[in-house]
Amino acid sequence: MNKFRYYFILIITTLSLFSCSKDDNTIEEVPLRDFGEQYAKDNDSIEKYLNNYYIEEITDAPGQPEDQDIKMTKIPEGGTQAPIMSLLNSPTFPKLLIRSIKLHEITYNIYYLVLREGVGEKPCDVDGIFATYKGTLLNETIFDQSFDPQRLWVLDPNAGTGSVFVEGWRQIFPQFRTGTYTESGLGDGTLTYYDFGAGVMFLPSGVAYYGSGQGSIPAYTPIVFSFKLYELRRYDQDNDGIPSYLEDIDGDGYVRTLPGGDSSTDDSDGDGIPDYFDADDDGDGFLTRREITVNGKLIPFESIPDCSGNTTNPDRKKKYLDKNCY
Ligand SMILES: [Ca+2]
Ligand SMILES: [Ca+2]
Ligand SMILES: [Ca+2]
Ligand SMILES: [Ca+2]
Repeated sequence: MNKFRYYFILIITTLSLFSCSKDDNTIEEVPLRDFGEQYAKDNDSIEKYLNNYYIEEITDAPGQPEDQDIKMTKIPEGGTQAPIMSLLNSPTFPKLLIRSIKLHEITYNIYYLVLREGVGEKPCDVDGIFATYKGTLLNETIFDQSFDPQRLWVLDPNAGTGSVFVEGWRQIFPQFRTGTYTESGLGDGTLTYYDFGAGVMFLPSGVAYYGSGQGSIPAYTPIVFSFKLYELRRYDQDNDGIPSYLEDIDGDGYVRTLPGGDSSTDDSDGDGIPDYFDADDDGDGFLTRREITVNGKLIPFESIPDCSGNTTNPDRKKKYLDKNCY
């Protein structure tokens, strides 16, 4: 998912969606498969995996790169190991959970394993994350991995170069927290990480590469990412002075509207543009940035007043969200 791969995906997508007719050189569109039918297939494959594999080992090595590495292994014939599916909604870790979303006019139930939640902050679905991962197919083939904890991935699909392509990442990472780290003292930028969030996501192709495939991933193939979330970077997508994660009004960690899915619940003026992408959040004709600027300086988020000037009532309606006030 570096920039080269990003362009590669675009090229592959273009190639796989269109094929040239030899006779007249017109471009003939090959329609994508029906999302609902493909999801049903993918979900069967994923559930089969979860019923046939167990967790052989989770590495417990605080401060080491291999901390929270997971080894998932097929249950041998007659084996009595507990399948991963048996961890569904387990009260203890590791636990298998399901995130349900509406996208492409259908409901996706995305399975993910929480090995550890992490102790820091949660990214929202358009933030940047510093994470490592290993990507595999359900047949255990590794198709990609990244080991650098200081590499930035931007979940926002509209961030251009560096944007994460896989929708599943946007859906699952906000369920995890970052950890803590210490510097080595060598002054070489080496960091040692502790207590970060770690998990595994099992993605139907509709929230991964779908009909385009990628590299060694065939088109229409479910994929698995085991991952560790070390740090995050906040963004202000609409540059209105309020970081996007603070425009998450209902606090669920998600601010976007999904194509063919539910509208964002964070659209203060109801104009169809979610707050994180709306530079005039209350639709009163005055830019949010202007409403929260005094003497050329932005008011810190915690201190933005309501219309009466109150800055302490935790239930107050901040002025940039009050269309009767500017
Ligand atoms: Ca903003
Ligand atoms: Ca809006
Ligand atoms: Ca906004
Ligand atoms: Ca406004």
